[in-house]
Amino acid sequence: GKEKWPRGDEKTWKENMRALETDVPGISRNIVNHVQTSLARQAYNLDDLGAYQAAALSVRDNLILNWNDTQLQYTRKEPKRAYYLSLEFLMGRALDNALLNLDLKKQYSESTDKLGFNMEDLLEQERDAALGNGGLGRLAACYLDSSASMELPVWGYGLRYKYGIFQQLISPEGQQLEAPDPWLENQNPWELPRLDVQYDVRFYGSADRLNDGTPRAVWSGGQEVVAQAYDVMIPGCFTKSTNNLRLWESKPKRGFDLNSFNAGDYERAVESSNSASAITSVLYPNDHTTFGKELRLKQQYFWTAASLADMIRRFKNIGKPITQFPEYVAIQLNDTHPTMAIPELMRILVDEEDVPWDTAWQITTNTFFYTNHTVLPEALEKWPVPLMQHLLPRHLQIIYDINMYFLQAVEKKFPGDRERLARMSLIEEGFPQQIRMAFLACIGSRKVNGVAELHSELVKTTILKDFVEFEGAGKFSNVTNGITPRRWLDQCNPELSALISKSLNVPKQVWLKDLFMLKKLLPLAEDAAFRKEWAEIKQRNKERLAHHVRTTLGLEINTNAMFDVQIKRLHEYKRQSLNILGVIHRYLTLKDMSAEERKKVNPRVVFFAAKAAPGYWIAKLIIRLIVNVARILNADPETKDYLQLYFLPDYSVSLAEVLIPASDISQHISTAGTEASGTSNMKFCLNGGLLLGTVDGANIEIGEEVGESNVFFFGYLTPEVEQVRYNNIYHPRPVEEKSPALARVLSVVSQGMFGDGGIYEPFLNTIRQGDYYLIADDFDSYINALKMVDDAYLDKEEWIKKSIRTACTMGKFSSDRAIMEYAESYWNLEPVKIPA
Ligand code: NTF
Repeated sequence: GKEKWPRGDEKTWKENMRALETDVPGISRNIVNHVQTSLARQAYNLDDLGAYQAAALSVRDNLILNWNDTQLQYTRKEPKRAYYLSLEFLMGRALDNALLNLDLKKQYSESTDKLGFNMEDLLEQERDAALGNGGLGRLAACYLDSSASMELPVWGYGLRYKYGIFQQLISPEGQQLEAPDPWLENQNPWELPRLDVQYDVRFYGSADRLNDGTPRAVWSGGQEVVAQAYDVMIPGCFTKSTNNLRLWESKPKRGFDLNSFNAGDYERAVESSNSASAITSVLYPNDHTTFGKELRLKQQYFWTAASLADMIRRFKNIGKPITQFPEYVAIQLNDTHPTMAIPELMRILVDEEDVPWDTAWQITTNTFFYTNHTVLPEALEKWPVPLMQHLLPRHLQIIYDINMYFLQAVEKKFPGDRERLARMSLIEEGFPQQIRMAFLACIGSRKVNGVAELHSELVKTTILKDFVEFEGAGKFSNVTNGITPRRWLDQCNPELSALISKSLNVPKQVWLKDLFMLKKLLPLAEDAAFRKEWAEIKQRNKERLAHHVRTTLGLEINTNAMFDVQIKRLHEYKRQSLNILGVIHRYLTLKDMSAEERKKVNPRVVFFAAKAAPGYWIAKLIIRLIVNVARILNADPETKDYLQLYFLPDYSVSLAEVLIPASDISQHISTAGTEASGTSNMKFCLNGGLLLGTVDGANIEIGEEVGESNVFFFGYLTPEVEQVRYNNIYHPRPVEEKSPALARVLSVVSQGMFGDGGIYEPFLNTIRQGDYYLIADDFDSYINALKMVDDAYLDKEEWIKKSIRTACTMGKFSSDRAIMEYAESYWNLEPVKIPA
């Protein structure tokens, strides 16, 4: 039947409800309105920043209207929903993305033109939302884009850090310096504070079991802080579907602690308010390492507690019994960071909802799904038992109980196997004892997945081997990562996007949501006119990058050279070291040549961009080496026309958007078995950049899709790595013997060709001794692969064919495919159509 209008005069409401502004006059009216009211400015005192803000607020109006319709539909239809819990969302800029997804870029550009502003300049005013470290955070952002675009009822939950990933500065000596990233300084038009959405979150205090025949306990005392919601709208591509990313900010509960205040201790009162705000003040800048810091555990619990409270409130609104929770809610754990959600849900069910333990455990293990993103031991989270006891005493009891029941079941299946029990216990023995979060995430989840085929196999055969034996292999599977073709092709490479639409003869809305369609362009690799257009676009993207570097850093880049790019967090396992040593080898080779010989060499420009964790000393030393090698190379009149090297500071999503479309070749050269997936490899290939890499992570699947003749692989394979490492320790051979070429490179570094050689010794020693990442073992194979790249590049037409074939076979790597796999095989989620 017809729903009753909830309040007031229906006609007055309906006559005044706004519709989307989609024509140029309407858009201009809306922008000017924001200039006058929201910003309190006028035409004669408006600068680019103001105009950007007004344009952004006007786009946000449209997003909010779609968001309202989407959320209303979810409320009415009561579909099962999925929640993506991620401590990191590396969103980048929002304006261009929103304009493209709303299909309003043309109209907005026309409107800002009329108002006297150039849209491209306005886009540059926006600060990146950099609430993440690297691939894990960017993956979360791509998945939000795909969820909305595939019309899936998925929300993200994260933290609203006051400071995102640090800003990287490079000192004249080549040292990385860190500065804070005050990204909220200029106001953030993309977020909406929800003052009506707040939850109390408790820390410390004491937990007392009731011992009344139930498993219940009462947790009281300690510190209470408030979680305040901020919503960020996530527009789908060419659909009304607009999802939500809810970010929590921590606030003191009453401005300051009244108890201390009344006791006359003003300082303590204010101190406690500071400590509440501190929880969401900064993103931890460590990638692939854990530190066991109390504040980090506080962040994790604060965020999972607020998110769960919010989900449960929403679930209760539909009035179903709590046992049906998993039929309405799926929660994806992005790595182990949100694992505290598992004991927290148990606490809510057992202590607050009075659900029997076994039922509560059933509900819990049917709700959660866990994605593992690394098998590197230093990245596996463990929390000291004493810290957990102090900060979250009730959760420690629950973890102990989970562990007790779990180990009983293991004992039943493998009677008398004491070693197995010790290996599988959630509690690792030692001083102190530690809680193994990956094990807790695993046993508390319905399914566990890795992020590429090889990685998912490694998860099953290494870190979770015992769990596969205990629970059966069915629980463990793979979802190969993906990237959104909206940002990583249409937005960052508009010319290529237009060429694709023209050649497919379909609007981009079609192929951007069905990336396998690119395959239809494969025959055009044989079409000389198409190749010419393709190559010209690549060339203009190289000039765009050169222009960017000229205007931001004042450096002049040779755009006739091959552009060779490695951009990712700096880590020994990713082996930027191999790359820089390879560059030095190339330099020495050029120096050995006569001027005549050099003229035959294909010029190359090598780009690096990478942030190192502030406490990762060797990583910082590698940056220093790159910067100092660049200084010598770029100033050498004999070689600079053939080899240039740039370290671009402060790598970000926005910088990636300029670098990726300009690349001829990109490097993904981790030691085999160490890079779980990699996702920038997909971005480069989608933009027609070829791949030079090891047989690792998603490189392998890219090779399968594009064909081995279009990629350059080298190096030891995963099954061989362990043995090589063993030999490096127990039967060491000198670098001179493994690779004379490398030995020469190490010696020129050590002798000071790039400044004081002594400072690099600690880095060089990691190769001379132990060589955990197989730099020396892979060096000759790497140099050989570089040579193959050089040779291939000489045949320009063939190279362009490879570039076309690569881009056109990347359909599998759309994050739409990945998110649909999660929706169908994990969450059991259906799309929800939002009526016009
Ligand atoms: C990263 N993991 C992996 O190192 C990348 O290979 C992968 O592409 C991304 O996750 C996304 O899946 C991590 O950042 C972490 F934290 F898990 F180590």
